[in-house]
Amino acid sequence: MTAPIELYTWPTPNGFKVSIFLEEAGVPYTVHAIDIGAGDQFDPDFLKISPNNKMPAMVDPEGPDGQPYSLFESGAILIYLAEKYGRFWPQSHPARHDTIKWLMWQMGGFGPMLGQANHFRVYAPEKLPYAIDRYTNEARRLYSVLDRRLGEAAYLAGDDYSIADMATFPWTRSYERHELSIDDFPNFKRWFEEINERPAVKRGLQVLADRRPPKLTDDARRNLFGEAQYQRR
Ligand SMILES: N[C@@H](CCC(=O)N[C@@H](CS)C(=O)NCC(=O)O)C(=O)O
Repeated sequence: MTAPIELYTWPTPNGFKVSIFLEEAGVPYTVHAIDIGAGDQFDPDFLKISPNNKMPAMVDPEGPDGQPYSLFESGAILIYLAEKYGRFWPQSHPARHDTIKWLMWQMGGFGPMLGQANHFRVYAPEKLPYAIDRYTNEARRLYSVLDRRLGEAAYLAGDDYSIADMATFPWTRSYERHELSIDDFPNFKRWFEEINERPAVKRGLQVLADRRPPKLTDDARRNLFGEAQYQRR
């Protein structure tokens, strides 16, 4: 019997990318909660598999050489799983390279910029107009890029749903936080509504969903954005 994938996660957009893939591909997996508000990301055992103290991370007990193999960085995890299971990862050009392009766009741009927009709009103790404008404008620009792409193709990589869509979709669930109206982005709206209805996506979004605290406590703030980041290593 195949040993389940060990998924280390928390209910955030980056975590949902991986649970969505595992649900879509029907891969057995075990969930380990990494409560980033409680500081679990600094646990020495977790740092062995995720040296950047961030979730998601995973261990494949049966790696390519038969030995356990661990990974961090959600994009790397998606590529590894897509290769291993041969799913959502087109084989031929141009779809294959388009998948890589749009996955990199999500990892290097869409995710980080939206993350900063969330940070300065929602979490920062001071409301800094320059930072709020900078990242809110960047979020709007990136949604326009996404909308244009989805006006020329059904999915980010072309005709087929791929890991590029799985990486991007969870981040788009909070578009209202960025003062965006979905009706201004009709191609994005079509794609969003379709993916949001996929049964495997719904299941992936349920992973640890009941563990997310409604409010950021002072301890959580310290673990996520404060001195814990620099002193606990
Ligand atoms: N580029 C990373 C980003 C992961 C990331 O930022 N994870 C956040 C939550 S979404 C985290 O673990 N934060 C805890 C911390 O920074 O200590 C990926 O895509 O996996």
